[in-house]
Amino acid sequence: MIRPILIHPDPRLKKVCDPVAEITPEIRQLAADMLETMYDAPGIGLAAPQVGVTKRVIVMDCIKEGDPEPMALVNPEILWSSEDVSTYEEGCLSIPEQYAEVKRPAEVQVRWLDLEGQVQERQFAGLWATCVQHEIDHLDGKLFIDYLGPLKRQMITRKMEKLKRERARA
Ligand code: K2U
Ligand code: ZN
Repeated sequence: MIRPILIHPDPRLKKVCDPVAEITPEIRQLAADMLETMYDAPGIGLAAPQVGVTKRVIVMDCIKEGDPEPMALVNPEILWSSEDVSTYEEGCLSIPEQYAEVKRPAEVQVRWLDLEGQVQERQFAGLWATCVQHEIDHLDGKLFIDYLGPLKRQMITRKMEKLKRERARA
């Protein structure tokens, strides 16, 4: 089912999430709901804390040459990051309509547990490297605006507080 996406500022978006001890039917349902929620947004990535679940689960859709490839990564870890960095104008489903340039390593090697409980390892580059780092940051309570200067971050936070007030009145 589609779950509501938390909007910054929200304490649950700043928490360091707990590792998943075991791949249970609940974890599989969470990943399915996260993918449904991500496609509905629409987005290309989503982290569990964004739907209020402080567990180390992220989903991404690494669209390769057209056919979608939905991925669920449990307890993802970055094993290696390239020296080279790439800059991308990032957004976030928890910080709607706000975009800013963020520099991140251009390639990362990631290890995770898939929904069958198998250990997977893959090197990501391009937009997928940006996306997987953005999502893993969410699991550590880090948002892309934390890479910005204090003034720009404060301006965006004030806009989100205003948006939440308006949504509460609607
Ligand atoms: O985690 C999220 O909030 C979803 C993010 C993932 C993302 C952020 C920056 C760069 C890549 C991925 C996005 O809102 S998904 C929306 C989107 C779609 C296409 C390209 C970039 C961002
Ligand atoms: Zn985000």
